[in-house]
Amino acid sequence: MSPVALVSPPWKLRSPDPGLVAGLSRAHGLSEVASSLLVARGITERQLVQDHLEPRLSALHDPALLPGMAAATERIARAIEKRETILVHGDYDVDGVTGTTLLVRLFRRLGANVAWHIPNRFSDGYAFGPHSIERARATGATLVISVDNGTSSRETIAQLLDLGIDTIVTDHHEPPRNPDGSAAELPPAVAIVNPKLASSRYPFRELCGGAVAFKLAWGLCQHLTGAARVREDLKEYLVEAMGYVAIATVCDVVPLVDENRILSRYGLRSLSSSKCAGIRELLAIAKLDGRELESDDLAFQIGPRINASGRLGSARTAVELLLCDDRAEAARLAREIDAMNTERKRLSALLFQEAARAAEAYSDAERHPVLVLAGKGWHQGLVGIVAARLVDRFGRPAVVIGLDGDSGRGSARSTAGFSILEALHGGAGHMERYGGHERAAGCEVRADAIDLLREAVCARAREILAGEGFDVAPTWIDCEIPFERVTTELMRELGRLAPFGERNEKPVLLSTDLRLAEPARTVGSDGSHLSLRLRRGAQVLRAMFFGAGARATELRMGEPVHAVFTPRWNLFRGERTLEIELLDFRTGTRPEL
Ligand SMILES: [Mn+2]
Repeated sequence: MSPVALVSPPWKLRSPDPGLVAGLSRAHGLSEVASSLLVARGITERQLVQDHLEPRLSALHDPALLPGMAAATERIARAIEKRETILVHGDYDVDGVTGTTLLVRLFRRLGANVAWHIPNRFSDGYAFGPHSIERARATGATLVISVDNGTSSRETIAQLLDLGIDTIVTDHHEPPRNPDGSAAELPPAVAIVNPKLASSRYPFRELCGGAVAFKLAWGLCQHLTGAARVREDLKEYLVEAMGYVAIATVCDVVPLVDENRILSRYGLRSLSSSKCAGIRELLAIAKLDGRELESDDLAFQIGPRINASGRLGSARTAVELLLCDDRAEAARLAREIDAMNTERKRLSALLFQEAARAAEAYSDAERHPVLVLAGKGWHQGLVGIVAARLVDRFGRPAVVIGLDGDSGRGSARSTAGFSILEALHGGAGHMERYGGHERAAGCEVRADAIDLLREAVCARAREILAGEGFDVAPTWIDCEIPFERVTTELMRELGRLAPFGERNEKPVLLSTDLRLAEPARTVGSDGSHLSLRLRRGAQVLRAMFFGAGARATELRMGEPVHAVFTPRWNLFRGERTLEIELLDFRTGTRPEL
């Protein structure tokens, strides 16, 4: 493998207005660290701070404010009454899987005739298509409800309508546009429940697909109760369903602000105490049972397991698990999913090695600013994960294409501040299809067009870069703090700012002039992680640096270490101890900031 060094990005210290920080500390009884974090995230207005520290369920927006809600709930209520078959049509990622599950669970509870469908990413492709029509006919459905897709599926929904099958769309994707940028015609659905529609008056746009499905479920519960306050048994369902919404919200990487913060905070609690056998077995196999859950547990443990089945085969297994109320069957499905996740990890590690070797042919970054790599048999469900890891390794955008015979499907990821979609436009003529956004995109390409695609994309990227290199995103430090002030009390206070994620990032702290309390060790099966004990004065904390095993040689006993980190709890046999997770370090003289 090529000896590419891990680039340590420049450090930048945020400098929130000291007056604002002091004011917040006084008004809310917070430490300087907590107040600095709030100011840095733009949360300074009294009510906003209050809502951030104590999110209330009563602050959730009324589902009735979403476009199409009344028409959707009336149609569903009629379907239930007339004993029609309802087909819940999801998508194969975490967002679609959890959203589908929560709707199916409600319909079953209401005694409705319900079937569900998740497309197979290999044989059916993304979103609506001929498979949707087939499945609707096979189940005898007269009402299809989409989850996490459908806003752009005008053709298929029109065909369903011709067959006498109604569709309700629940989605969070941008509505379709014509080539000239004007709004394109929407599908002929009974209702399109999507906060991003131009006609939407909903106060918050950033819901994930699972959350929109939840809003529909809630709206239906209101409709069936005949009041805005839903009846007790349905309320119980909604609290439980919030657990699925938390998974979707964290894993779909929507901003954890406004409603998403409330939904994920309460949803995390609801998951820890879930009575659903599927959830309990999933938590158990991920060794997360019997403890308070954090957003990271969903992002790094639960999400990848749910996604694994969709990546390697069909996401049906994940839905079956989440719908399962039988302990033994749920345990079996959880083991199956866990095995798929282990296999997913093994295959992506192999594919990463193979792709990194292939990248050696393009080591001249000026000539090949974008890595365009393709291989026969490269797993099309894993190319996205591998592209992201290549970007980290090489500091260049990457397009990774899995070839199956003559046809290939690829996934692209970008570096900070560079639009991979712009670069792909340069190769438009060499792809069958492509699309996406600045940071991530997908494409379909024929095997014999790959060399031309590489040249065209690199040529366009060279134009965009105009001789400049890629920006290295700096590490933004929230606050410098003496190491001895990193305490369990601080940790408890920071817990009030959780859950952390998109737009409510984890605290990033800097402590300088530390020393190793014992020689650096590498840990993990392949020595890829770094485990340290860092000390200053009487304070000694364990420090983990994931993926940085190779940096062990930079550290020597007795030499100053300056650490950028986030504090965290380490849980071991029910014992909770404070440790830090390193994000970067420097040795020697204190770095200038
Ligand atoms: Mn989604």
